[in-house]
Amino acid sequence: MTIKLKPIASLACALALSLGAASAAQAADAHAISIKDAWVRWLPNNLPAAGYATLVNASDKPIDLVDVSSDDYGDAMLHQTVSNGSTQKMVMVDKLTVPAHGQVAIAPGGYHVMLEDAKHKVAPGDTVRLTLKFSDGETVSAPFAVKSPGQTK
Ligand SMILES: [Cu+2]
Repeated sequence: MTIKLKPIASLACALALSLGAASAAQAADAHAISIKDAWVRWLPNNLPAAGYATLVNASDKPIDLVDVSSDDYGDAMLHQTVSNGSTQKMVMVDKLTVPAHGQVAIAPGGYHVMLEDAKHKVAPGDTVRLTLKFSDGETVSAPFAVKSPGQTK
């Protein structure tokens, strides 16, 4: 396993995480990483939303997702839902490896990008934008379709 997990202190997901500025230079034309099926499960009353997507690596080397940020939310962080006997909890994920010539799903029941503190009104039908930063220096900004709470994909 190349996924490093760190327990988070509170279910409020309030752990401070330095998201850094997405100032990395744009990668060369041939992007190793592409983002598919990107969507956000919206929740009412300013509850945190969850972002989901499939990351595809076209290169012959594994590449790690190392940072997520969004201009639409004050906080964006990669979490994993893990079950602990009878309970579930979320843990912070420092990096998520996309295998060479492979893909990894950030999907309900597994990983999610926790999105908190929307900077403006966001509702189902909207599109928000997330910026994903990878270990090869590539930064990908992708549109995520905002969907209602009943959606599962
Ligand atoms: Cu979370």
